[in-house]
Formats: sequence, structure tokens, C-alpha cells
Amino acid sequence: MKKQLDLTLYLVLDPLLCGGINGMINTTKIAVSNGVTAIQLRSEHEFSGKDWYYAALTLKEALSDTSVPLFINDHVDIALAIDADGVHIGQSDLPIDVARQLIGKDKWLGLSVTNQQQLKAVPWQQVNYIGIGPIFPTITKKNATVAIGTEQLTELVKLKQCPAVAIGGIDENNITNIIQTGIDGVAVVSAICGKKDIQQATLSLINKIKQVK
Ligand code: 3NM
Repeated sequence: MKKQLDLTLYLVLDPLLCGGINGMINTTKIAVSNGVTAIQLRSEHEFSGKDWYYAALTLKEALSDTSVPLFINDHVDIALAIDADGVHIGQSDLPIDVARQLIGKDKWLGLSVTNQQQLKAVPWQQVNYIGIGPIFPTITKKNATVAIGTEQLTELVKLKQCPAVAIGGIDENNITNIIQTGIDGVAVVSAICGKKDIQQATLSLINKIKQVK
């Protein structure tokens, strides 16, 4: 059964920050039962093909009785191997039309966008959502580009032609300003991964989103 594409609170999992695969599964289960609406597996660190595969497969199983979709960052082969719900592609990953051709029309495809030039080049028919960022400085992503801030975000939100999430340095202290730009949702890593109390961290974000939406 096809899952729903709800970008409200999109958790990007970092295996290292979460404390390995078990930590990632634990984080996912708690976050999803407290309101996270989409999950992406992404690794900033050395992660072998086998590790990717087993982590993705285990995550898929953990989400099997939920409506929450699983996206795989960059690795189209892993997404196909485990029949993930979607793939997320960065500007320097596979060309988006190639990714779409490989995954077929039924899986969701997300694309990262940083500025107006990239946004204007988005092939809107090929993608299901875009990720806009980094909004604020982040130490989670190596080589992240300069933070664009909420004013730039507001401009990009006006120009987009598909659903979008904001990402980069978003936490419980600034999430309200982000949602007020009219964006569809927010993607976070460190605001949930590695937190002592995953439930409290998730609820705090989701409650702030609900206050605006
Ligand atoms: N992508 P945190 S920023 C994975 O700008 C990722 O495309 C970004 O981590 C982008 O929520 C980022 O801990 C890291 O700041 C987000």
C-alpha cells in the first residue's frame, strides 16, 4: 500500500548521532509514535553498502505498520533493493531525471535546493517535494552551504511549485518562524537524533508546528 506524503515533521536520521542502527530504530519508533510524519536515512559518515542495506531494511520493517514513508538519501540502489517509499537527491548527486527514471513513477522523489537559481531549474514534473536549506548554520552536514535565513526562505516558498520542507539548524527555538513562512514542513536531524528524551524533543517540535498550522 502506498504511504502518505506528509512533510509536516520530517526526521532525517544520522546513524552516528543516533548511536548506531539500534539507536536509529529506537529513535524512529519513538519519534513516529509522537508525530514525525516522514523518515529519511542519510549518513554523513563512512557507511558500507551492506550497512546501508541492513539499516534501510531494518528501518523499513520498523515502519511497516505505520503510514510514515521511508526515504533513502542519494542511494537509489538501496532504495530499490529494499523497496523504499522514496529517494532524496542533492544537487551533486545523480541528475534528477536519471533518478526518476531509475526509481519509476510510483516512488517519491525529493530534491535539495539552496537558492533561487536552483529552484528555478527544478523539473517540477519529476519531483514530489523539495528540501530548502540550510536555513540556519548547521554542524550536522559537512560542506553545508551558507545559511539562507528566513527572509530568503520566504522568497523561495513563494516561487515553489510543489510541496517543500525547510532544513538546516532548525530546532524548538526557531521552528515557529519557519512554519510562519508558509512552508509545508520542517526537516531536522539534531533536534531529535541524539537527544536524551526523544519523545519530549519530538513533541516540543510538533506542538510548535500545530500552534501555527
Ligand atoms: N541537508 P540539523 S542541512 C541533511 O541544506 C542536511 O540541504 C541540509 O541537520 C541542506 O537539523 C542538513 O542537525 C543538516 O541542522 C540538518
